[in-house]
Amino acid sequence: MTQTKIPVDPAFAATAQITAESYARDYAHSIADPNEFWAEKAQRLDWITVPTRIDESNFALDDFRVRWFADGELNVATNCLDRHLATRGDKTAILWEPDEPNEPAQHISYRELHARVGRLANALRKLGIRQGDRVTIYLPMIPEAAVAMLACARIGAIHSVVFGGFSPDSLAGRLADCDSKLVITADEGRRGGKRIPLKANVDEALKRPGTTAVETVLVVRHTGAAVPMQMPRDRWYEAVVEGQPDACAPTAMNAEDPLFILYTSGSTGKPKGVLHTTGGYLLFASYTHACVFDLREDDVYWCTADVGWVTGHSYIVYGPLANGATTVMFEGVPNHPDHSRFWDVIDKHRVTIFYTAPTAIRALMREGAAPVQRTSRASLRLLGTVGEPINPEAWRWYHETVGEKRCPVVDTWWQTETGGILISPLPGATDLKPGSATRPFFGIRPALVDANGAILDGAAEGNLVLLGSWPGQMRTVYGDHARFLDTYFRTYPGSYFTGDGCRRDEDGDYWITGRVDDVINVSGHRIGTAEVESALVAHPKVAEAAVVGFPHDIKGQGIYAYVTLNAGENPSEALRKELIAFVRQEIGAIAGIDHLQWAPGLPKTRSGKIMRRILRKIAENLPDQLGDISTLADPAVVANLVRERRDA
Ligand code: 6R9
Repeated sequence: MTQTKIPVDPAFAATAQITAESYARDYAHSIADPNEFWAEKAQRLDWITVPTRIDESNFALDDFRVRWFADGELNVATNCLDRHLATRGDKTAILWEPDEPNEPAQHISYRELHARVGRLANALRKLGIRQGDRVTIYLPMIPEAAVAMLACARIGAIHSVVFGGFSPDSLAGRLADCDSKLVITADEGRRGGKRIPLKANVDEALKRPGTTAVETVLVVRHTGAAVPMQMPRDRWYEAVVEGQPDACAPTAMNAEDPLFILYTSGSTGKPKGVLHTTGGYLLFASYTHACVFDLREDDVYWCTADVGWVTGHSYIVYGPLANGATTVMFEGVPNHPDHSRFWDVIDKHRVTIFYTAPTAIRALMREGAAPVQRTSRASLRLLGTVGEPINPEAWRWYHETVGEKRCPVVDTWWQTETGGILISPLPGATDLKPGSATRPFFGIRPALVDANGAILDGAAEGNLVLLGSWPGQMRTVYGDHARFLDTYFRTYPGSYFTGDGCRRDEDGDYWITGRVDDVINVSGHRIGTAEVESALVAHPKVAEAAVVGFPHDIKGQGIYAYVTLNAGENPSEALRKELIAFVRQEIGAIAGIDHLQWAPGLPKTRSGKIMRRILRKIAENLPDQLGDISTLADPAVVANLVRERRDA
């Protein structure tokens, strides 16, 4: 496929914190002397006890540990709040935009946020929450979600944020796994004009076995819906924080004390509780946020993720607030009340940095340029993407139609497990290539290995591993350290296995090809599902595509494609043939699609990831083996695909 390079914009580079020269120099330093590099960067944080021990990690299984800043002490909430009060007390910390555009936005200053966190932290202590206790947060995208996270951090409680779209069963599993003592929820959530019965879901979840550790449920009154309160378990949030002092003495935490657990679904089995700790995580979230987004004091920064997702943890709450930034928190969805909403919010709040997911970009691209072009977007200076490989077609639309070629696009590769961004362009330093996450961040040593674990040099394609630790790395799977070692460190001994496939080109730029279990092996040739999808989406009539492998008598695996057409396009036999020919032409004869199914919708998690596991089973015509579909955003999508497959 053709590769275009978009050189660093000299005007952007002129004022950028990191340039090509400083990146090259500092990256080399970060690899040559990680202890010196990270000891210096650690000074970004306010420590109670400054660490003298830096990186003590070792991936060798006989002496395994991930450990950073082990003799340091700090508190995350004071780093995100107190230390800004003198210089940024009146600056907006959280700019909240509600689901309904005609309702007022909220500008919460650092001073006000500090007070709100202090009151809740005091209330939690009064309710018996102690350092190390687990608190589950099941809230919509409202400021109380950030307040709750920071209040836990202030007193050393470990939070587990569960995405508000998860079902009672999923919530119950997560409550039980970590023995949560307290739940913070709301009467209801709102998204795109719809109501989500959060409190009712908590009531259901607490009827499930294993959730008996929950003593208290705090309920934020958000929509005002009538919800049954079960005394003494259920308490109104407003009532418990009322009368609490704003000041709350922070707990001095060791750098390696847990900060949070975040559950993430593996390809199989029950969700893993990814555990992050205090010092390394906060340093890595804040430092990557400052560098990758070239953060300036007057930026208005907006990440559209949900706080129930790691992107919301690192790049709505912890990174931006540790950096003293203004972070936008959006309750709604991109298509409510219409497809201009993102761009309208950007104009309304003069957003300068915008960070979203490829799936949202593709969905909006499908609606054409008009909803974008009727807005100004003049405030924007930088765009970012995260969550999945972005096909060059969507990248270009984002760059040209949304950013009008003025704004660099940073395609940031990372994982829940990594805590922060590991591979990404730095906007003042890195030449951009649509579809490539480009270069490793400071201190990150990516490598490509073949199936036997041999490290590949130069331009190559293989499995992506990391050769050493970085401060934001997860420390364990909560309650199951053996699973942590098995999942990430046994496949390629001595390195962390990401589960992703990746190509490195002649320039040394990295192209993530998707999860390795999503690679299709056709007649001995490896084809990334993302590659075929990208080719399909490059066709002007295609809105979105998902590709999986399925068993094929002769080739080993065949290619099965699910295709969503643009609004107004109709499926036909002629179009099917045209698309198959188009992909062969884009990639080569090896990319012959064996089966192309029209898909009015694709099965996605609530964070927007296509669930290929389900698509593989449908492709194999094994609809009774779909497995757990509880994390789907819209289960009806699957029923439709199964019916069509059966009737085909
Ligand atoms: C942050 C986040 C992690 C998986 C990861 C990879 C995919 C994320 C990507 C990307 C290509 C990017 N992924 N960012 N693939 N380019 N810029 O998404 O965490 O939900 O744990 O997902 O997402 O496959 O392994 P998480």
